[in-house]
Amino acid sequence: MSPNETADAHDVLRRLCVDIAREAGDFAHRSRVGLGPGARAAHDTKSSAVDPVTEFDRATEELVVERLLAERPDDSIVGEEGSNRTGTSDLTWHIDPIDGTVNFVYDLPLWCTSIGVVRDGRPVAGAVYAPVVGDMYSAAAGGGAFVGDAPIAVSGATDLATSLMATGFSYHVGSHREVQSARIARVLPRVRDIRRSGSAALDLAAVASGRVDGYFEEFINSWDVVAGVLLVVEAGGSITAFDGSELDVTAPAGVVTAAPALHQGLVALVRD
Ligand code: LIP
Repeated sequence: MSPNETADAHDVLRRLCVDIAREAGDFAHRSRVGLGPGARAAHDTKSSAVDPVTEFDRATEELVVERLLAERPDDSIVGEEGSNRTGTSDLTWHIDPIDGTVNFVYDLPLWCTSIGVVRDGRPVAGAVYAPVVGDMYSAAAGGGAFVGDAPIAVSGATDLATSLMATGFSYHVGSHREVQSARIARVLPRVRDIRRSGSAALDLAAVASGRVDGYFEEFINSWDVVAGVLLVVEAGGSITAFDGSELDVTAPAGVVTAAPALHQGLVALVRD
């Protein structure tokens, strides 16, 4: 394909991500509203006693998979709630039906539906939809990043000491959180402040739109980051694995991203 044909093909995938993320996110939002304000959503637990999964996580993922396979029956899928399949095409979809599940359970607004698609290990299209706050972020490889129809770009921050950072914490409250709390004790005195939204995808979208200057988090999964990483890249951000090496979005382990002038300093700061 020519570069223009490739860009067009990526934008077709972006629009599919947007359409399905909106339908799925609105379904989850209606479900949350139906529970009543502040009502605690019933949930099971997964990797630990503080890692929730609700019936709405599962139902929303089923909706996404059904819509995806109707349009892309030969593609592979990796879903947070287990709807994995191996297809025959060169595309793999990474789905987090409700990223920020704890916020969803507690009826806090910062959760989203994140859908990203990868070819040869690299994201080519993605959407992150936050229905409570009303933001639809999307990007196509080579086509830029947007919130709604408005182009977005990472911040121009250059000074780590006055930068606003975002991070998140593992559900494994033992060893992982000991490492993460020690890291926060190191980072917090050296930046303006730290925000913990509860959603990796929304943290990455905040970096891409300049709403925070950087984000770092370890022990995360592909479904948390595939769409958000593309947002950051297309918005001009720098992004690597935790040790500063090239990020493998299909097995991220950890992410460090920031406005270009801050990134190397942030990698050095968060490195244990
Ligand atoms: C969440 C991530 C977030 C992390 C949370 C949780 P989930 O994913 O998006 O960055 O800090 O602990 O893992 O479980 O809400 O889909």
